[in-house]
Amino acid sequence: MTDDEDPALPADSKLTRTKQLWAQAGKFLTGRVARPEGERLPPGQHLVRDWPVLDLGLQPQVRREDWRLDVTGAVDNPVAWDFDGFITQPQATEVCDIHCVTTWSRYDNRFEGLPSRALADIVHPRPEASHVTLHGADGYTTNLALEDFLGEDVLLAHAWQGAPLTRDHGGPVRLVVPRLYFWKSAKWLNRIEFTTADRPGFWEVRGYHNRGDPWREERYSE
Ligand SMILES: Nc1nc2c(c(=O)[nH]1)N[C@H]1C(S)=C(S)[C@@H](COP(=O)(O)O)O[C@H]1N2
Ligand SMILES: [Mo]
Repeated sequence: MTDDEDPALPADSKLTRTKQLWAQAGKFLTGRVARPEGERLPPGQHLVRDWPVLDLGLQPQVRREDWRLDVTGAVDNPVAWDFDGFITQPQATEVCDIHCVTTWSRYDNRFEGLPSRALADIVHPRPEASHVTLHGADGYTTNLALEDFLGEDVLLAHAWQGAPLTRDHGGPVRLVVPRLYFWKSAKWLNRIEFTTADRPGFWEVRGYHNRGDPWREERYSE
């Protein structure tokens, strides 16, 4: 018997093996970090009370009656919804903080919309789907790893603080990905493309970080 084998600890019990498998799989991890209230603001950010508008300078006017969403690519059931088709899908409300890479953060935004997970239940991403590209009506694109897109708090949002999302903030429908810098939250969303490889989007090919986690200050690609 060697020093690290203690007969009182049955290292090969069923429970031990099961718990080792849990550790390998990261079971019970929420993906969240508990933070005291004083650490609600990510590093390098400052709090704003208004809601700044940021985009490429052209804000397409898309009326609800003209809006379409195509969900395409590596999925078993592609969908093409008009606004009525979209709004009759499962709905969720959530309150989240948003963090722009230009250093403003805004607390307690109440968004309503279709959770990305509910969308995935409908379109069935294929096993080889690894990323999504979000397309906006202004030609903007941004990429997300599938696991970030399928975060429990990701919404295809059509309302903010109880009112329809306005044109300047990406209405009729935008993505909201609260855990990443806000450039990942595509406005004027009109296509979600499931891809089998990572395709960096508008800002990601212009020096911005591919993932953009504000808690790690993943602002730039260098
Ligand atoms: N379609 C589209 N979505 C976009 C952008 C854009 O230019 N076009 N800008 C991104 C950036 S850089 C930010 S910070 C947020 C700003 O959203 P807001 O104007 O509602 O604050 O939208 C993101 N989504
Ligand atoms: Mo931004």
